[in-house]
Amino acid sequence: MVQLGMSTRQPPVWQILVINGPNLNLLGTRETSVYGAVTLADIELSCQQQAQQLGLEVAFFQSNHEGALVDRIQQVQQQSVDLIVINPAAYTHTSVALRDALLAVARPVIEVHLSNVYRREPFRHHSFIRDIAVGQITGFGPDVYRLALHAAVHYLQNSLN
Ligand code: CA2
Repeated sequence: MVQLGMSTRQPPVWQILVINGPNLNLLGTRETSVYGAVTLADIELSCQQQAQQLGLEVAFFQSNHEGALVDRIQQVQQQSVDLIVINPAAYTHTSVALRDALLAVARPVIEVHLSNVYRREPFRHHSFIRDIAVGQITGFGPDVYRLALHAAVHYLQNSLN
């Protein structure tokens, strides 16, 4: 029954872009002792399921090429993307270009890593993204993507207040 006088306004549907960097297309097929047996397609499916529950629209993009990642980030300028979740993979530790692209589009960024980069080789301890991100989630395997979607909702809700 429709109750007259009650607001029918829906909560905002936020648009999240999830970006994955080089070699993450190999997830679940190689180095399963480090990165686990779950594939990137599995991760996308579970994120899409969770997005429905959280009232989010989630788009995924993966590339092995730094320039393609920069191009995809720049496209955000013409789109209504509210927040970017990114696992820049090896480019985390090397890419000023990705950092500059993220700064240029001025969207909140959550950096994620499957492995706990701080328990690994020292060169993985540095990130060109971490200080421009609203937060970093590292070391919980594929769950980091779903944790990041939860964090995104909290962040965006608080930014409305
Ligand atoms: O832990 C993460 O998520 C990393 O971003 C993964 C990167 C690594 O360079 C970062 O330091 C931490 C490597 C991704 C490589 O992914 C593969 C997946 C399966 C098989 C081989 C590589």
